[in-house]
Amino acid sequence: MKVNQAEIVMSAVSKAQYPEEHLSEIALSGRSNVGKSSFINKMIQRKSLARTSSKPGKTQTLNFYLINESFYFVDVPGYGYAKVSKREREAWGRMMEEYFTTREPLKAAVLLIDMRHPPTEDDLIMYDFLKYYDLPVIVVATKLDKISKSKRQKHLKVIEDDLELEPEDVVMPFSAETGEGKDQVWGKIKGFL
Ligand SMILES: Nc1nc2c(ncn2[C@@H]2O[C@H](COP(=O)(O)OP(=O)(O)OP(=O)(O)O)[C@@H](O)[C@H]2O)c(=O)[nH]1
Ligand SMILES: [Mg+2]
Repeated sequence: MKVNQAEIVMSAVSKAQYPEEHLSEIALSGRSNVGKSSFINKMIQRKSLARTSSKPGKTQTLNFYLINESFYFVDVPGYGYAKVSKREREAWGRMMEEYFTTREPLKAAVLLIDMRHPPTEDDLIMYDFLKYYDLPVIVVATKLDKISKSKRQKHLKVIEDDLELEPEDVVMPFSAETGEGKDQVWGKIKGFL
C-alpha cells in the first residue's frame, strides 16, 4: 500500500470524541510496549507520527490516524503494564469495551504479540474477547528482528498453539525495525477495507 497522507485526527477517551464520518477503522491491540505505535509508523513510513517509548504505558488515549483520507488506524493503550492502579485499569477496561464492542466502522483488530515470548494470560483474554465479539483478528508477531532465523518457526508455532487460533486466523511475523512482513500484513489489512 502506498501511503501518501497520514495525520492524527483525534485523541479520544470516550465515544463522543470518535470521528464522525465513519470511514473504516483498523484498531491495534496488545500488551504495553509490544510495538503498536511502532507498527503504525512502519506501516505508513513515518518515523514518529505515532508516539513510541521504551517505557510501557506511552499511549493513553484512542488515537485516530487518518490514512490516505480513506481509513483510520486506531492506536490503543496497551494492557498488562504492572504499574497501574486498579482505578486506571478499570478506566482502561471501560474505554476498550466501549470502543471494541460498539464501534460500527471497526473492521478488524490487529493483535500484536511479542514474538520473543509465549503469549501472556492477558493476550489470551484479548484474543478470546475479540473473537467473542466476532471481530476479525489479524495476529501479528512483533520484534521478528530479535529472533534468529532458525528459531522463528518454533516461536510462531508457540503463539498459534497457546492462543488456540481459530482455523481462519494465522500469525504474521513482523518487524517495525526492518519492515519485514510489512507487505504481507498490508495485504491482509486491505482485505478488510
Ligand atoms: N527491535 C524491535 N523493537 C521494536 C519493535 N517494535 C517496537 N519496538 C520497540 O519497543 C518499544 C515499545 O514500542 P511502542 O511502539 O511504543 O509500543 P506500544 O505497544 O505502542 O506501547 P504502549 O503505547 O505503551 O502500549 C520501543 O522501544 C520500540 O522501539 C520491533 O519490531 N523490533
Ligand atoms: Mg503506543
